Amino acid sequence: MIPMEVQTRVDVFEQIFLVFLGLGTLVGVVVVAYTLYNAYKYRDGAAKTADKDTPTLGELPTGGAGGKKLFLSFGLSAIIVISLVVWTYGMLLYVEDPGDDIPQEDAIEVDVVGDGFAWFFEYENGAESTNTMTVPEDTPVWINVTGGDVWHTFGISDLRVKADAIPGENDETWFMAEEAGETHEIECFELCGDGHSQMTGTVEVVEEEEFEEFLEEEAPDEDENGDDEENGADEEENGADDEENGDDADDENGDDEENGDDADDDEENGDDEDTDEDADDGGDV
Ligand SMILES: [Cu+2]
Repeated sequence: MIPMEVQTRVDVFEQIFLVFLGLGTLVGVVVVAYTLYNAYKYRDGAAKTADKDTPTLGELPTGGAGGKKLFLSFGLSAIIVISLVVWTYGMLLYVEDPGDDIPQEDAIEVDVVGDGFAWFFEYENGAESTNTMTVPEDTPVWINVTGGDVWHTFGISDLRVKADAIPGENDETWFMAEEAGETHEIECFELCGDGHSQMTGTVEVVEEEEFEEFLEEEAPDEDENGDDEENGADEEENGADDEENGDDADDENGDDEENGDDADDDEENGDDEDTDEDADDGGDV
């Protein structure tokens, strides 16, 4: 089980969204409030005050207080914007590669291929599925995405996943689904042809034991695997045979040396050929 402090992609993007929404709202409220305050303060018909900041018709604004207001406003904006950029960039680096911040030893890997308007999944033990991707809850899932025919893009909006599926290239990314029983829609995010809009699938989130069962059930020809072990033993025997064969090969090579002598004979034959050619040439002449 993953401790609660692990941030999923969904958490990260939600945080970025909330911070931008919060700061945007704050800045908006300050700007609109200050505008309204000044509109009221300098409204027409109000009693004229001796305020030296009061603009008069035709006068260019100086920024007031010797430029201090201007400096303060630019300075604050710069601090806010630069902090936002740095923080957001850091968050996105985490999304790209969380490294040790998520427990990699529990992670699973799935190969994803987008091809001919369907999604094909292959798990670590060779189990395969089409259009339905089964994943364990609370577990980092690393996906290795490629395309079979044309450019597709593997996308799961709910989980903030988007990875190019391009023939000959691999795009790696990760996600985490938090609760068993959830399903998430898979879509193709790249206009890829006639079947583009039907190129959908489902992520099914299951409990860890259920996922293990799924892997076992879908494992490629389980009975044959049993046989394979026996075959393995056969191979060892074959290995022994090979050694014997090796000896034979040496013996034969010994013969080859003799054959080498024969080759010399061939050279003599070669001479014969030359002779034949000469004879032919003679014929032509
Ligand atoms: Cu597609």
